[in-house]
Amino acid sequence: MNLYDLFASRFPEDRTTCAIETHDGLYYTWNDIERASAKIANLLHNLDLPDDARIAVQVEKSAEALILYLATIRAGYVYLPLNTAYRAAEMAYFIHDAEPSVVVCSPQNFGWVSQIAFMSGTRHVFTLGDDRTGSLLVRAALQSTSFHTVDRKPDDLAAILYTSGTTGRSKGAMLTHRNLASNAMVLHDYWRWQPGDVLLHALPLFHVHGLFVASHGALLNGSKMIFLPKFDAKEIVRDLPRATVFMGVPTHYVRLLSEPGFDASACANVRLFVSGSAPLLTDTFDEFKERTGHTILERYGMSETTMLVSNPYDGERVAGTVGLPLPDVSVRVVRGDGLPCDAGEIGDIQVKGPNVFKGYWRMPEKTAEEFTPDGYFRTGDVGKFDEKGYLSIVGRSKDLIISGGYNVYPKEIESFIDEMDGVVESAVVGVPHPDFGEAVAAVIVKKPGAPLSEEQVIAQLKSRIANFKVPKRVMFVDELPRNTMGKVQKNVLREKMQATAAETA
Ligand code: MLC
Ligand code: AMP
Repeated sequence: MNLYDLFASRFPEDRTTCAIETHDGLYYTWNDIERASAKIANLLHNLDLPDDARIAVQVEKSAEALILYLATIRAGYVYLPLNTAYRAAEMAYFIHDAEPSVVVCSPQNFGWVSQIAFMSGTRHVFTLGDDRTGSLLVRAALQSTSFHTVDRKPDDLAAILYTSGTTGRSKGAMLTHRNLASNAMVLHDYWRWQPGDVLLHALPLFHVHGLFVASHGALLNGSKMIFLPKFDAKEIVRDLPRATVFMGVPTHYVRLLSEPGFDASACANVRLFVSGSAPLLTDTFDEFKERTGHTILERYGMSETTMLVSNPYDGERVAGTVGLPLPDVSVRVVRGDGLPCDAGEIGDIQVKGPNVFKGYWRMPEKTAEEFTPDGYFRTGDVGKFDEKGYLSIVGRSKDLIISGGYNVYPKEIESFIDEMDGVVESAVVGVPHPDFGEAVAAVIVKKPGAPLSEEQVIAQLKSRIANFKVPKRVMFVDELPRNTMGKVQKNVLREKMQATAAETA
């Protein structure tokens, strides 16, 4: 099997129809997808790479970026997408850890990315711009437009997605062809993809939501995607009337509701709005329904498991819940003693099924720790089922902030802050934010007399880590509150931060 074959078997009969329309008015047909992915697959194949070669990609969104993903799968290699916000220290870690045979980066980043890659032993570095420029396409242009898709076993790797670790550094979640194929098929049926569907795609292509959930649905349905390079509420309002399906993170819905031209007429053709990656506030759900007449379908997933729970397409979509376990996916909520919770009782969410990943890249002990003896994956999310079987996520046992759909691990940010001159120690917490849902905030204990300001902390961090991880606020305190065990009381800090924000508002 190969995931690409599954998609190709569902491409429309007439392959001259449009598969991807870009914001700058280009049309890619299904033939284009097939031929261009063949060219890139041939290029990769001719590099004589090992069978399990990782192809690490940090490029801006474009139709070619999606085609590169498909080409990698087609050639039987392992796709490793990286957030374009990552800076040198983050990239160095991923490349060093994953040891990719090929790195593809934006032309403007070639200098520093290629240096990191070559120093880590990567042999091939290509560039790919969002305007059809770069060495990847130049080299691929010389290749054949036909390629015999490489056969892979269901359990072979198709992708590695790095997810930051609560302790230590990021872990690479290994996803197989079976994981991705099974989830794509289940969601295709569950969300009733149908002839004539058009997906308005405004999500980034380097995470589960945009790369798998959204694109796979359209590919499997032979549906056109309207590709926007990034979310822009005005452009969404402009393009939505031509779409039937839209998927977004809660911030997208919050921003749409703030857009004056957004109303029921903009959504006249849409049959499905999906939200995920972060909690959707009931207020947003209600206001959206009132403004447009549409009930947002909220679902829940993660890099290690792709999608596991979803509100139903036909049945009741309940605000504040993420819905029911997907077909073939077994989800349970358990107490500290491992026994299943009753309805209404809060516990740890665990999952088992064909969607659950193979393990963390080169971390067998960590992988073993995250699975129960009977094979369930511990999600690190805390929740409860109601009497009707709907799951609500009420918290996380992992120390994680989700800001605008991006995960930020406080420990990672604290380690960068603690390295700064003049800092004794720090604690990073998530605080409510009207746009991003949660925002990163830092509380710092300075050395006596150290001339460190909020602006300096933010500026130093911006030069080192991805922008979305940089605290939006920094507060200085004399000491961090700790409990009797010596653990920093982050809830106290969150309250303090909110009280200060309210005072200064
Ligand atoms: C951008 N910024 C963010 C941010 N995104 N800060 C915190 N959190 C974020 N998510 C920074 C910018 O760098 C900028 O910093 C400032 O905030 C304002 O930026 P903006 O122009 O308003 O942001 P924009 O570029 O419009 O991006 C916002 C966004 C984007 C919501 C469109 O973050 C986004 O696409 N989020 C989706 C993430 C996603 O796909 N998640 C899926 C993960 S998969 P400065 O300093 O320059 O002012 C997953 C599994 C699952 O979780 O279940 O799906
Ligand atoms: P990631 O590691 O980026 O894949 O993020 C996965 C995490 O996002 C999950 O473990 C949840 O904590 C969170 N998440 C995803 N979807 C939802 C949702 N609908 N509601 C609340 N949290 C969500």
